[in-house]
Amino acid sequence: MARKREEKAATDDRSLLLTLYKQILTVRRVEEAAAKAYAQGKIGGFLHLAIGMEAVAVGAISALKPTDYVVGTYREHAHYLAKGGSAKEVLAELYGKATGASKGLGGSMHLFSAKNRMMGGYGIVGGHVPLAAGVAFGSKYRGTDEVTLCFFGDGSVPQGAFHEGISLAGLWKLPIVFICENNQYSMGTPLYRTLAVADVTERASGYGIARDRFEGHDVLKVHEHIAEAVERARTTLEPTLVEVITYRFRGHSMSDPGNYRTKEEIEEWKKRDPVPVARERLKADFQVSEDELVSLEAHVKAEVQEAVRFAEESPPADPAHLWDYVYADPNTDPRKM
Ligand SMILES: Cc1ncc(C[n+]2csc(CCOP(=O)(O)OP(=O)(O)O)c2C)c(N)n1
Ligand SMILES: [Mg+2]
Repeated sequence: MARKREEKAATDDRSLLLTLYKQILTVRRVEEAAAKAYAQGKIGGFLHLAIGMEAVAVGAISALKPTDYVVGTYREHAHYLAKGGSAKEVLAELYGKATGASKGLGGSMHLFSAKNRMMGGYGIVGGHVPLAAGVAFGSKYRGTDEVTLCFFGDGSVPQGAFHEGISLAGLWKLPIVFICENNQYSMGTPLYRTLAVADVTERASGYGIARDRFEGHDVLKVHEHIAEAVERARTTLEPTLVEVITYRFRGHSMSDPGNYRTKEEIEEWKKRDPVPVARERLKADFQVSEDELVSLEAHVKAEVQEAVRFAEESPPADPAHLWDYVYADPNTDPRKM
């Protein structure tokens, strides 16, 4: 009996890791395609890539139900995709096309899907933390079992809004998990110049909430840690402050060559690149064959190429809609949009 349970768990983990590998690879290929299109002048505005950090968003969001919510920052392509969004919607949005996630009106920093409960990317550092607490408050108020995941960078931690949001979540016992994607830099500023206490999760005790801290390059490990925090939020309404240590391989945005970091530092982190880490685990721990991986990878490549074609051929955003969606219509339930 125990052996059967173990075998089932191993099969479940194998198929979960295959799914997650496909997702992190899709995110990687979408962002590489975005970088290329940006360099060709086909994408304007800001573009912040999370290449190197994919396992955090993908692993965490895989622990959610479709009815749960996600709130992210401006570095949110991975979150949007992991929450059920398509490569076509992301790339079309980056290209400013009417078929994009936010009808081409938002761009890279504002991917939004009411249907998938991806409540957006936000450009004001830390400003979205109270908004996420508000989403979780709504879930509790309506008596649902929904959980909110709020993602933010290490640069949010010294911001006032971060403390206000987390304080209310602790006080009101809101079903929320706060996830600090600690990539060790806020733009060009290293963490030691912004935080007197480097362990972000020490703040949790000041607000009476649970805490967890770990390295985030193994997507399955991220899934397991966040699943525990999500379960706690769902069943006991206790929020958790999670810090996931990660690293972005590129600069802060497309205009940042990232010269404040040494080549050696970047190379060291590349040894923990989440894409090959997942690939190796699939082979070593779950006996997935090279053929199966190659065919999955070809499938992802073709899907992203098709998404690029879709973005290039879609019509541009219609200026007639410029002022739409700025204010909420009080007569419209956003959950039915
Ligand atoms: C309130 C506010 N101050 C400053 C900025 C300018 N800014 C944009 S991104 C950024 C760095 C944030 O770093 P972090 O939170 O660690 O996220 P990361 O970019 O590393 O993902 C800053 C200072 C801003 N957008 N909002
Ligand atoms: Mg950072």
